[in-house]
Amino acid sequence: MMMFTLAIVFSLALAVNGVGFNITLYSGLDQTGASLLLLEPNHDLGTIGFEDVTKSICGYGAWLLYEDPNYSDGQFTHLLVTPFYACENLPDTRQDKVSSVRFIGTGNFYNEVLTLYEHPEGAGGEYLVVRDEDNLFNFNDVTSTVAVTGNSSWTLYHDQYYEGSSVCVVPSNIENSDVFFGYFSIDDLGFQNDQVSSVRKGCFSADIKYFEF
Ligand SMILES: *[C@@H]1O[C@H](CO)[C@@H](O)[C@H](O)[C@H]1NC(C)=O
Ligand SMILES: *[C@@H]1O[C@H](CO)[C@@H](O)[C@H](O)[C@H]1NC(C)=O
Ligand SMILES: *[C@@H]1O[C@H](CO)[C@@H](O)[C@H](O)[C@H]1NC(C)=O
Ligand SMILES: [Ca+2]
Repeated sequence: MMMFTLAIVFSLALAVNGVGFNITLYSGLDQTGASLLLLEPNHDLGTIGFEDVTKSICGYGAWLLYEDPNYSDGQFTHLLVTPFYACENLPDTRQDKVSSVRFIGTGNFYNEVLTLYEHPEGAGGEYLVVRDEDNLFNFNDVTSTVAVTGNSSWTLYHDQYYEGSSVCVVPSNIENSDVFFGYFSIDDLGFQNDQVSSVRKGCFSADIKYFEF
């Protein structure tokens, strides 16, 4: 009986906190017109008739909206990062163009995750890192963008086994919240493109880069 009660209290707490990310796309400005709620990534909005129609959005979490299907490297990637449910109109140049959408990390701000992306602006393949990895294997020398969720810094190395030059990326606290977030282009980190070969959780480099909103 005790266990049963605890289980109910726990699931209620999760529901109230609403820790999972969500985003709603609207075909009109100011959240009007047709709408589509997403709780998971969608690599091709065309398959559900919502390609190239989004003008405004509302959501919670950290989301990337792409001009092209398959999270590929188009004209833009639109970033929505908010620790509270918030709405906005997309800039004129991004309206009626969104074709794929995915969240950053695990879809939970409180998980300490480093997300590596294959292309600039969070495009292409992704690789989620949750602990030290002395060899990125399939993701060796491909990273062009990195994102951080959770209150942990991460150190990136040019070479495997934590060797070669390195940089530490530090997420920032989002004002008036307990949420931490970071998003960096590899160029801004002083790394050449496609060079990251190992990563460690924590800050082990003299070269420290803080995320600024
Ligand atoms: C989206 O998440 C926010 C914040 O947790 C929550 O208030 C809102 O009800 C959620 N919306 C949907 C449609 O799940
Ligand atoms: C997306 O990727 C899949 C798998 O590689 C491919 O079959 C599909 O044609 C791609 N879709 C578009 C619209 O490029
Ligand atoms: C974030 O991490 C730093 C460094 O470990 C720690 O000092 C700080 O208390 C943490 N903040 C929160 C809100 O957990
Ligand atoms: Ca498009």
